[in-house]
Amino acid sequence: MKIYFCGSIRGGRDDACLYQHVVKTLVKFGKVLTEHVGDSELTDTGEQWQDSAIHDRDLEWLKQADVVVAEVTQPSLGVGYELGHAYLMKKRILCLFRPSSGFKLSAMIRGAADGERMLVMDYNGRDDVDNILDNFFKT
Ligand code: 6K6
Repeated sequence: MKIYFCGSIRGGRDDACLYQHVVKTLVKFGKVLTEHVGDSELTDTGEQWQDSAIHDRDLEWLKQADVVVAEVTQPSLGVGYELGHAYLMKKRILCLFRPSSGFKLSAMIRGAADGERMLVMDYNGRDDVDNILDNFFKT
């Protein structure tokens, strides 16, 4: 099982520790192609690659992925772009959103959820996330 995890990078790293937790949990279910997104040390200057190389490499990984898991609380253009591609590639997608953040999730993400191929799940804390991931990978 190849898992593509999406989380904000240049959109803001406020939830980086949570991404790290999600990645640690996801590795129990398969190979996480984008473990670096959960690296709490990753900063805006931490990547030596050119943007075009990052873009092309990530889209290639996205093509290879069996499922896509995205933490979508912190708004990120990159995550939205990845989800748009994943949707058109007909990938199975799970989006995790934390309403207590005060953010309101884009209608283009929540509105794309069909309860089957694309799920949007609201959560409160890490225990919730763990349960949601368990259920998602069971089915
Ligand atoms: C590192 C630090 C700042 O910028 C970088 C560039 N490095 C990236 N490396 C790998 N994936 C990236 C990078 N920048 C964006 N992405 C992809 O877009 C990731 O898969 C994330 O899910 C998403 C984040 O997009 P932004 O718009 O928040 O950066």
